[in-house]
Amino acid sequence: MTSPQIWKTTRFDLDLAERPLVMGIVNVTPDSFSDGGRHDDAFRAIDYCESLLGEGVDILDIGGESTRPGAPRLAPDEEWSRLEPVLRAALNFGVPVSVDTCKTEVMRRALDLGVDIINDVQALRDEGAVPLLAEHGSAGLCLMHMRGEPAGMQQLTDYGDVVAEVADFLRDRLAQVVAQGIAADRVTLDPGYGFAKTVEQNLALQRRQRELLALGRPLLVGWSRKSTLGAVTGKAVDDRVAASVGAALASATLGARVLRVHDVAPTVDALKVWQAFGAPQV
Ligand code: HH2
Repeated sequence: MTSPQIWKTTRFDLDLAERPLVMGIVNVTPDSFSDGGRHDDAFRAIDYCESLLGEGVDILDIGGESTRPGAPRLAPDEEWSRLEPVLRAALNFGVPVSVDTCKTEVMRRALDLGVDIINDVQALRDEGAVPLLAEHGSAGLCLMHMRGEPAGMQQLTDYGDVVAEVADFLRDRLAQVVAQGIAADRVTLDPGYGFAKTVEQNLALQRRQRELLALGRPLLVGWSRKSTLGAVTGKAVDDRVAASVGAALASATLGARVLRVHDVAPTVDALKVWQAFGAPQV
């Protein structure tokens, strides 16, 4: 089943038909699992956003709190103090700006600034998040599957059929947010690679991605540098660029329409070749 190809966001109606979009990761954090500490002050993060523009990024995804297994939770004020100057600058760069946060208070402030997309690894489960997004009326949204909190999530991998359970979760979440007033064309769905899942479960989700496409909304995927790619290749986190590009392209071939990546330039090149080959889809 082909999923709809327009993703409505605050300032942009994103066309996912021609090719998958590249969402570049900007972690303004000291402790993210792969780029922690590389651009954890506002000046470096803003420079980094500009360099991603030069590499052809389609969407900037800016985060102020790590979600790696075991990461500590920040107070909303602390998360916001990391994000605010970077978001303010990024909103002038002419591309959609996404904020990667689970907290209603941070979402509220980001929406007040005018961000285009809320990317929530907890699928708007914080109190007040769904009404906030419904009331805002136009921001795009990514609903991701995970279980529990980053601190203990890798103990929560007991599934019957992981693909069926993730699909059920995303289907229910989509229905709930739509019932509370969020238009479905604002929503993308994400299986949450690496979040409360074993290597085998992540791979099963990718192999059976078609079952997630049947939910009827575009899929956003975040394979970049994740430990499953380390398990497959035997490579350390800083040496997973080729694995990440391979994963992104394979996922695109299986129908993913937004690719969340650290390594923008090689992903953009790889997608150009993929498109030149006729955007093969299976
Ligand atoms: N993965 C991470 C963070 N946010 N959002 C979505 N929608 N999908 C993902 O797979 C996803 C995400 C984890 O990666 P990263 O941001 O690089 O690390 P950290 O959470 O340690 O900052």
